[in-house]
Amino acid sequence: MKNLKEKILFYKDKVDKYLSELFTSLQKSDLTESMKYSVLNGGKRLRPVLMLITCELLKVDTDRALPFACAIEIIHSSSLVHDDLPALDNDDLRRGKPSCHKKFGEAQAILCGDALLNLAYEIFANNIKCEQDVQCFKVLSEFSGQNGMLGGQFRDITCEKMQKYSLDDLVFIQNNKTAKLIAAPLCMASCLSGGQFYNQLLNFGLNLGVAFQIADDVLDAVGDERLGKTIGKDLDSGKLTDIKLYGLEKSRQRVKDFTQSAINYISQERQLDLLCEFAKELVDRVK
Ligand code: GRG
Repeated sequence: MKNLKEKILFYKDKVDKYLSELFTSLQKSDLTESMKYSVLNGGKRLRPVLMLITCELLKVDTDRALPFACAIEIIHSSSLVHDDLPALDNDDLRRGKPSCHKKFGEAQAILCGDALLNLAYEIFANNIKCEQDVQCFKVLSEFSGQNGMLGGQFRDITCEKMQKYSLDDLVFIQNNKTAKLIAAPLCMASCLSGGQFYNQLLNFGLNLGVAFQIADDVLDAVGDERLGKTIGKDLDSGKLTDIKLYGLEKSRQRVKDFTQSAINYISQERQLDLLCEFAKELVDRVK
């Protein structure tokens, strides 16, 4: 019987192996080199690990879920490649290394992000076997699209451009840009189980995702190198962040509050206890 830390390492290892084999199997080219560089570069693998742990708790075969879990990580990585581009966040560093456009040039980074997105959908096309898999695919495409991560990112750049900083905008950005892709793996695991605890897992994921984004804002503001990107950039750039509206101390407290709200959605279900533990581990990022 493994404890949480052992389970995280166990599933992270499975994800890393799957991704490494996948990129080795692609036909070698300059484009696939940049795709490989952008995925196999030391990410925490939070989203796929969250999906696989949830699958285990819901008694879903984790080998069946593994390709879908890796597809989330590939979409996440594609969003980071595009996010770092000069037209968006303009960041030279990602996961502690030169960002994709710094290493390969801007035009290639645009195509690399696109190709990664396509690859994620190809994984689904090659592995969908039943209606539950189709539901799982729908969640990922919806939560990462215009009603999810992309929509959130669009509001983010619009607010920055217009210097518009309202609470409504902040809530929209936190929920869509970041929280939808943290809720996705939980909801995808639920779909594979035939829909068990779907609403509880959705609300747990959204609240945890908001806590995670605020923690990210705090780490950016206090200059923590664990972020692996340029420190203090969000605060300097006129971006709408939690710190801008609430200040550092209140934002630290809000990380705890959102984590507790997340836990409240699932704390009645003994079967999901390990996810409460997972949520507490994640808040430790900003202690
Ligand atoms: C190409 C699909 C696609 C989308 C482009 C640019 C964009 C739209 C979305 C950006 C979304 C974004 C950067 C959200 C921030 C979320 C966040 C806190 C990321 C950091 O996640 P971690 O800490 O990173 O899990 P690692 O490196 O560990 O994977």
